[in-house]
Amino acid sequence: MAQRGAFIVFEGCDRAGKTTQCKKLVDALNRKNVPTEFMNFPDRSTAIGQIINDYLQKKIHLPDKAVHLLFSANRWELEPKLREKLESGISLVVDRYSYSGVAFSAAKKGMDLQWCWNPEIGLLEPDAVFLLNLSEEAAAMRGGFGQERYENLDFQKQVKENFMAMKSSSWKLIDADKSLEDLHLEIMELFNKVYTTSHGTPFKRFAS
Ligand code: Z5A
Repeated sequence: MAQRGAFIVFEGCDRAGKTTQCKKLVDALNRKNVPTEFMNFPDRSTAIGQIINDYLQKKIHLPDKAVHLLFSANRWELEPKLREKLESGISLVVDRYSYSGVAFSAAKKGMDLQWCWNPEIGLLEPDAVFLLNLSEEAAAMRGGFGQERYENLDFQKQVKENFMAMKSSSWKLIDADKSLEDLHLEIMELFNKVYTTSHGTPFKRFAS
């Protein structure tokens, strides 16, 4: 049986550069013959993902708790696919995961962090989380917010605080104000360390 792939998650606030860096990492690893694939959450292509998409684009309204469970269900519906790919030796670079689910929902009034975490229990735990930390000044230089839900400064500040509250020893805090290339080099180095230590180890799952 192949040794399992590494499971890396990128997290961070709006416009931190997660998608850009995920894709650069996947391309670089495949060029080095490390089989790697990109995935992202929410995955808007599934039936559940389409409802989430309508919600984010403000086409429909949903109660906070209901939409939180849909984001989580979107991860659960893709859990078998994630596991199969990792088991077959493919490394996964995933743009947002459970931590975004909790950080964004718990930034809303009346939403408790532990309540938000509960539906994530049992999902695969990543080997490392790369948290891209973008300063307000750098964010302003990357252009204005888009039209989707959550894209405003006060909300994003609360989200950032929630990410910091969840940070553990497997998280790498990365200064996202750097240039694309400098960031990429730092991320490649971090990935190599995680890959070496995670290869061949059993999967971990989120506990309470
Ligand atoms: N959400 C949730 O509520 N619950 C959940 O469970 C999950 C998510 C999983 C949609 O996410 C929303 O869903 C999101 C969280 C919530 N709401 N917000 N905000 P999404 O993944 O579909 O969309 P996004 O995460 O908001 O994308 P993003 O944050 O806006 O983008 P990013 O991936 O971090 O950045 P980027 O697209 O790579 O780059 C943004 C721009 O900056 C682009 O023009 C780049 O060319 C530029 N860029 C990137 N890096 C650099 C550097 N280093 N220097 C200069 N310019 C750069």
